[in-house]
Amino acid sequence: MTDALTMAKRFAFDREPLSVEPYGCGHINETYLVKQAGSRAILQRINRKVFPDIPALMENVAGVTAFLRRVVSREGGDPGRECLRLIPALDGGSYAVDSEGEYWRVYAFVEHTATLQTAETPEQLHSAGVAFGRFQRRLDGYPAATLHEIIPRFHDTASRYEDFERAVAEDRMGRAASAAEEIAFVRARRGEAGRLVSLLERGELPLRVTHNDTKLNNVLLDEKTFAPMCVIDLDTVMPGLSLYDFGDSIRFGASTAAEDETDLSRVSCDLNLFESYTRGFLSECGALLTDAERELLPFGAKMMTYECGMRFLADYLAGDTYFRIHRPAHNLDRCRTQFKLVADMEVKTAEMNAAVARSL
Ligand code: ADP
Ligand code: GN1
Ligand code: MG
Repeated sequence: MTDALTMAKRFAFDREPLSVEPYGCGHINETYLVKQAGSRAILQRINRKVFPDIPALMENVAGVTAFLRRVVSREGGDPGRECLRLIPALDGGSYAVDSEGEYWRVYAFVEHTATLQTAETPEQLHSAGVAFGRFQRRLDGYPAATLHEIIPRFHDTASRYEDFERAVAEDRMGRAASAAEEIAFVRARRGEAGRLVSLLERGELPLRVTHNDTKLNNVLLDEKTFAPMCVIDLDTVMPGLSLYDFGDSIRFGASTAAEDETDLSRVSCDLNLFESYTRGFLSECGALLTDAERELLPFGAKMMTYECGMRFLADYLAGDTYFRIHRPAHNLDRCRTQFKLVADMEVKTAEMNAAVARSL
């Protein structure tokens, strides 16, 4: 495979790339830090199996980053720190393709920022809420019809349920018996899987331009103050529901433990963190949301957690072909934390509703 340094040299940097090293902890793309004399950048090899049409994906990213830059400037913000900037390839395109057909791209590094894997304080999660709420608000006028639907039915939980049942039926690795309890957990909640998509189809929830992968580590915060800075990982920006963005952030950020924690007694949905994120998110985009969206925020959190757990479990059953794993049964561990969170959210629904009401 073409090495990352060779690929870095195919982009239009001011200074020669000197070294590259693996960076970050995403499950899908391969990310590298490129160092030059006096500056650095982010180089990524985009996952071809997950994203079948990378030129379309890059068209979305280029469109969204250019749009955001204009909005940030209009609002008197700093586009250099508040939105991602693609560094073009030497041929002027937004990506470069290597001899094996792999796609690579480069972003300018947003300096003096931090990425968190877990929120250490409610203030940090509040900041993430502000960042993603702002992202939603700033993209409100984006011409949604020009966006490619990069992964169709990405957050269609009913369709994800069908994929999951297929993985159970095929049981390609002979693992279903070892995950009987988890499979039963998913099946017991089958009736709820289609609720959000039905509301969308009936016109009771509006389609918006959403990020769709709003993990805490997909936002850069100021390294000193933890003020919200820049939303990153724009591969899945597509038309979607506000509840997807809110819900996925809660799934990851309001959990008291890592996504792959094996000691489930440490995993719960922290109501303090939930309320902090909610306040931040709504302070930016609350005025945009309809009553139905506001009421469904806690349900959105539960559905995104349920859906993600189901995806981890389906991938475990299918032989770990989608999410990168770092140990055997990693995806089974991941699905267990998600289901622990779902069960905890079910117990805490009334408190979550009250927290939303207080945050409006
Ligand atoms: P993945 O798809 O693998 O999750 P991301 O785009 O989220 O890739 O990048 C992985 C990590 O790299 C992020 O969590 C963040 O720490 C860092 N990162 C990505 N883009 C930038 C950037 N422009 N400036 C600074 N850090 C970045
Ligand atoms: C993947 O790329 P990354 O790590 O930010 C996944 C998300 C999941 C998440 C679970 C394109 O996100 O949908 O919620 O893992 N991205 C894609 O951690 O499938
Ligand atoms: Mg990421």
